Amino acid sequence: MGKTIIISNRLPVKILKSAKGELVYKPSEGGLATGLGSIYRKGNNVWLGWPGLSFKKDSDKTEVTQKLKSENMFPVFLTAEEIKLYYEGFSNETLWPTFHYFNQYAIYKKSLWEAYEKVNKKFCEALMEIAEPEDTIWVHDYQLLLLPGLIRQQMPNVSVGFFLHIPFPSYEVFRLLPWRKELIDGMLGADLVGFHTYDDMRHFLSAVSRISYLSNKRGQLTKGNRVIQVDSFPMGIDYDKYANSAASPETIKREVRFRASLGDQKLILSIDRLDYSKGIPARLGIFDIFLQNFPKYQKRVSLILIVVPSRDKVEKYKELKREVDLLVGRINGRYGTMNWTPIHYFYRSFPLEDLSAFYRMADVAMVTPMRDGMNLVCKEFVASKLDKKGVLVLSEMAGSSKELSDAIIINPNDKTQVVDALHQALTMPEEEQSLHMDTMQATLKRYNIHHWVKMFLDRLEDIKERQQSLATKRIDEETVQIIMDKYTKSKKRLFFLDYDGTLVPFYSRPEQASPGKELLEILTSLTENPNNHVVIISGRDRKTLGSWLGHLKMDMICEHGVWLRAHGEEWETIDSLSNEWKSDIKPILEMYVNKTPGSLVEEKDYSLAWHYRKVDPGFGDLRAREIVSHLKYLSANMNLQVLEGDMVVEIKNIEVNKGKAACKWMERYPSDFIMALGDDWTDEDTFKAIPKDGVTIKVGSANSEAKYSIENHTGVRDLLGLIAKNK
Ligand code: GDG
Repeated sequence: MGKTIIISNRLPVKILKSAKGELVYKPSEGGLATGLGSIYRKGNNVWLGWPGLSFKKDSDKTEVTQKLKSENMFPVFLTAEEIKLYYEGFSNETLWPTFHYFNQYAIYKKSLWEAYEKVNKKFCEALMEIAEPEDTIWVHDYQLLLLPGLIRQQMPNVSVGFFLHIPFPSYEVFRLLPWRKELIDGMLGADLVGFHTYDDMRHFLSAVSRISYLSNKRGQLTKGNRVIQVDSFPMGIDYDKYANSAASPETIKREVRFRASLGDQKLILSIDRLDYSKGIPARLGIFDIFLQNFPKYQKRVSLILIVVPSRDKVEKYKELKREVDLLVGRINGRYGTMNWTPIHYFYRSFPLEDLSAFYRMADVAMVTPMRDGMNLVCKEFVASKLDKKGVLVLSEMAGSSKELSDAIIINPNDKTQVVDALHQALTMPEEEQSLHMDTMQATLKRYNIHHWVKMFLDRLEDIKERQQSLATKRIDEETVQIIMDKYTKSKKRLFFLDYDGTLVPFYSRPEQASPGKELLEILTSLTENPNNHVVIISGRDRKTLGSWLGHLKMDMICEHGVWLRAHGEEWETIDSLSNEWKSDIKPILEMYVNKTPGSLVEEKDYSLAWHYRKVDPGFGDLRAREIVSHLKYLSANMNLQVLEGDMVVEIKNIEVNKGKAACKWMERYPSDFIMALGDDWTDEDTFKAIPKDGVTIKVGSANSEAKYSIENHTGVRDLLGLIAKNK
């Protein structure tokens, strides 16, 4: 069992230099640090990241490294220049605005990108000093999108998880980035890619399909010979920590003190890092309109506005700070009186006890970001409400709105709606408040930070096990030897070879997949051996396959078993097959072709196929699902079967399948060596039909009944070429 390595831009520690020049270490209290605390502090597990200061002196670096080592941390030292270009630059001025749909703020500069690449490599180098093949590596967030890919190059089999804490934008926004392909490839270095919400996950999958042309099945992608899982893991908070802190005597003492100076008025709470994604100016605008529309609340309600300094060297943040200062001044100047301040504004951070006191005191929390990956403040507010009194007004643009549906959910751009929501919150009966709090607290207690960590790591372990079980099936030199031994000892051999995806790659038009010179040579030498009986078993029509391969000494099973021909004989078909259904189904498929540019209908003797390889990716999948449910409904009483292949939906007579056809052939040609190769799920029927001592090989990486797997059609050709060389 290896160790677990957590990697994030920042280590969960703050290092400060005292006036005397000594280094002072303060542990970070962030949610992530708490959640992962139980992981990285155990055994020889470790957290790797930037310690938060740039050190020039080697003696300082040695001291920091040694001190952090005793806390299971490992530093990556970054220079002031690297911080400026990689962190403040590419991470916060290119990725952050793009991922939060503020793409008009994003800057695209090659020098920033190069620094980002360089620092990601630096993280990878630091990791290589401590990582071992059996370790589990968990990379966090947008500053390190390239890291999973870099790790994969160095350690092809190590277990890597990646979690993005901010939103993943729609493809239409993501595509604006000049480095979109590199970023996607970097993330796909992970075995498990996690997001806060389902929406982030589907945006990512859509970007992957459009940029890297990889389609997914229930969030599972296959890249080369590696299976990658994409899923959502909504991050929770350390519920007990906030509930206990709210109950602590120190918090209550502070609440009493704050209350004494604020008097008996209603309180609205707003807490965020300084960031344009958090919608602070819009929130102030709402408060202004509220005081105007509901004048009776003047002198009876105050807004406590806590803005935690953040990224204050980035220009957009400096501008935002000026805007917030101005708006607060304007509102306080306009409505304030000698003994009432509408907004109590703090531009600093507070210790946990103060924060808990604010959460306890607030009648309403306004969490109205324009866009937020998750947002933990709203969850902490709910956990701190021990008496279940209080109302949460929550933006639908925050990931947390998906879980906290008992909050008053608003669109932060709809001012009228938010003003009304604020009024509704301030007038909500206590009984109703308790009801909503109760539901939200139950959710947050259950899906807490420990649950999140466990879900992610368990899932990563699952996917690794799955990859390993697929890898053990993967044909290697040893298995090739076993197959060759069986082959050379046998006298009568039967081969079932699927065509598309097995002997040739996929093409956008089915008629482009004719066999080239190389394939014809391999098949010729395989079929010329009098002990070999080779059968092409395919979903294709007999005319095409006949014209491409008919001159070879091989049998053919076409259209999934509708048409069969032994070499030198006439085509035969299954008696009593009806074709009448085609006149009902074909117009429907044609209608879908009209509605779906790039798609086409292929008519075979006893089946119809709707191909969508050339259709815009997401759109094609959507239409395929529509067609499948439409056809399943129609074909229920028609003795038909609807098959979903690789970029094709096929409808055919239910009595026909490759397995039945293969059985017929095995009866006709008893053999002491049977081998079957195929790539899609119609080939599973063949695999099931082959006796246990046969050799069944799945092309690709999905789960299969087959005994072995092989990477792609090139691997198949190599293997058949090798076999054909033996007598
Ligand atoms: C990113 C994503 C996602 C705030 N003021 C004080 C203080 N805080 C603490 C809060 C909370 C944390 O900071 C803020 O977390 P958020 O989730 O609200 O926002 P981001 O910092 O933008 O975090 C976000 C998160 O990552 C996790 O994945 O939810 O969407 O943007 O814990 O309590 N803590 C103290 N004093 C303060 O004054 N002690």
